[in-house]
Amino acid sequence: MRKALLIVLLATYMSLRLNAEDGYRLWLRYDRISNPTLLSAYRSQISSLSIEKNSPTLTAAHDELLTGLEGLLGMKINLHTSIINGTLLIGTPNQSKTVANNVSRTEIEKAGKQGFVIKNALINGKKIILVAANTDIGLLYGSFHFIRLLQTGKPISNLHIISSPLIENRILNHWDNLNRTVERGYAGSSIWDWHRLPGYIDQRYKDYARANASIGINGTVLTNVNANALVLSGMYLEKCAALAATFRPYGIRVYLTARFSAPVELGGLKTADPLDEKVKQWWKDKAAEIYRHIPDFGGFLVKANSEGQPGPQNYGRTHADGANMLADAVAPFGGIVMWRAFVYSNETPDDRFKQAYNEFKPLDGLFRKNVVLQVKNGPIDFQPREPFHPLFGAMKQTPLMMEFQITQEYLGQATHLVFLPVMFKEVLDADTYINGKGSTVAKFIDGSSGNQNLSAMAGVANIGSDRNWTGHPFGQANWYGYGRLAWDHRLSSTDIAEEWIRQTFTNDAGAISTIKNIMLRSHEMLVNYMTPLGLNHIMGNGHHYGPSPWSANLPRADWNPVYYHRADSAGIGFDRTSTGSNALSQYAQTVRTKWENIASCPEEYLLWFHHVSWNHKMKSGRTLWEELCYKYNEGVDSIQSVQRQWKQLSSRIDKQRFAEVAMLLGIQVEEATWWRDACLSYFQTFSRQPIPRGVGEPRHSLDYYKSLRFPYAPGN
Ligand code: BDP
Repeated sequence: MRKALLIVLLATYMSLRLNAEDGYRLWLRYDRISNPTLLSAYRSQISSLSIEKNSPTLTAAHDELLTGLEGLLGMKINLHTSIINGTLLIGTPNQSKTVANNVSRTEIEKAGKQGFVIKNALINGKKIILVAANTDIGLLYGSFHFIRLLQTGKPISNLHIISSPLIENRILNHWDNLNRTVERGYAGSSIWDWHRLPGYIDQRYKDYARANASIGINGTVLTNVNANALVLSGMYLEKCAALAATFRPYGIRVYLTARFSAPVELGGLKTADPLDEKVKQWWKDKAAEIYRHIPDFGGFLVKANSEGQPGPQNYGRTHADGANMLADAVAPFGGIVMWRAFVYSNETPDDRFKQAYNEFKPLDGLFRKNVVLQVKNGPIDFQPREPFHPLFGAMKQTPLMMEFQITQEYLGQATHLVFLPVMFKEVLDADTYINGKGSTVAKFIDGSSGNQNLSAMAGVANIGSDRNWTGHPFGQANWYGYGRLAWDHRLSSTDIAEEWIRQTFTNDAGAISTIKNIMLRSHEMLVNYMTPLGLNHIMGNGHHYGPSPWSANLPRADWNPVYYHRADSAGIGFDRTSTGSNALSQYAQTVRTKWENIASCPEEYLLWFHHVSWNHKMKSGRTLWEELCYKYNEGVDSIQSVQRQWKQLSSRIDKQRFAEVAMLLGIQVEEATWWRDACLSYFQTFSRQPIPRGVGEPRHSLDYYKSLRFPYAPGN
């Protein structure tokens, strides 16, 4: 009797657990395929797995395939070395004669060091599927891709896939502090449990590595760019080494942020001058020590002379002097230095937009071979929409890498649904015209447009200790999409969204089309209700939460919203043409001419480059003031329509995530309305024109919006 009760309880618990989709599994959900036709088709084509487990990476591939296939197909997968009908064979040409004989030299060459080939083959009348690569890591990537084919319901009877990454180093940047706070993190505390490392290896570290490997991410910077020298101490290096060992089978290298003043703080030296012999030696010794702990250490990421961080300029040296000194220290071990170009100074009277270019362009050609400049996508700071950074294409002899922000510091943090790959693509596909038409930003990053020997992309992570990793369930799509684009920036946002939805939520066609529609529109919606027509940096001071276009009291002019929008009785926007700061002169002539002319400047960038009269006629026929009101309102309307669309999904996806997203959309609608009302009430004090009919009237007074305070907003 008691036994029966126990069984019932256990069964109920199991079924509750199955229904409870808390998001922990990310896109690596391996529940049995629910479409019976598809399931039986797959079952007839896959029956056994052949893979040698002779390296930690191949063991990882083996484990993932076994769990993935058995879960998705709901059947036992046999392990065989002999070929039978339905064998899934994983191997390099060296490991397997069958691979060597059935994958051509051109195919395997195209796969390169990290890529893979997936194809069908007929061996002595037996139908098999091959996942081939030149390296074990290529096999792991291929295995994940094969699992993805099943998760997304793709046919597998006529496969001929060759895939290799266009960018060599695909990196996450964690802005995680040693006390487990995360700068600009909105998903709980840092996943690195420094205190319990190295003895305690959280299961999360492995699942983190699996998730990253599944999308091809192969590097992680563990610590904040606003760096703490302590991470370079022996005690912390041991902790880093434990993480590195957990990630290694998954092809993920560890990098650290280097605080420029570490020789003083840790080493007790009197100076951190990069030309000082003792300082150089300190870094060389430190590098050697790091490599003793972590033999495949990737290198350093450095924020120097930026927002108060120490750097070579403290000693009258240049960024090149600083970067080269560190580069020399890691070069003997194959390490690289990612030197950030995010520098601007309040003391420089020039437009902040121009400062990074002015600082780095003259240093072109002066950097060591293992230095890459890490440049944010736009010239200011991860705004909802920015024109591409003028440094892309401008440095002929220095490799540049892209820095995107996956965490949504300025894009609604963890309460707004916004699918960032749309924005990432906008930047990657932007044409710099540096070498004529077609010189896209992406071509400078992947090296196809020059002779750069190092290619890399970084994404500032949105990962934290929240059960679902990213706070907002849709934040996962931005981590996923970033990785997929770092692997192949030619993928479309539509395809990435669809893949992610199928793996994360459902293969139901109706639900996919609704969710995809929401995701693809989400970025434009957010731009409309936050910063339409080229407005930027008008968020709350410090925490960057919510609207605060009126703020003017921070000590630095270039930290204040009024610096960026420049609204007055004549109009609004920052004149960056030759009559203004002339920042446009940093772009190629074709781009400059187009953007300098108010008639040809795309309206989405208008206020980035022009101070425009309130009565200026827009393409729609409305005045600028009316258009601004209209755009804000359109943003609010569209997010309300998303809320209605989401409601239709109630029976089509799991309860828990449905409810979570529904609640978050409620917050998003509230906050979008707040943005519209606060911004329009404020800008109206300059335009002195009525809010047009059809646009919602602000619900509160301007003073009310100005009085709001958020002392404990996260991430600050
Ligand atoms: C800004 C963030 C700040 C970062 C800085 C950076 O507000 O927290 O430290 O960028 O990228 O966006 O260095």
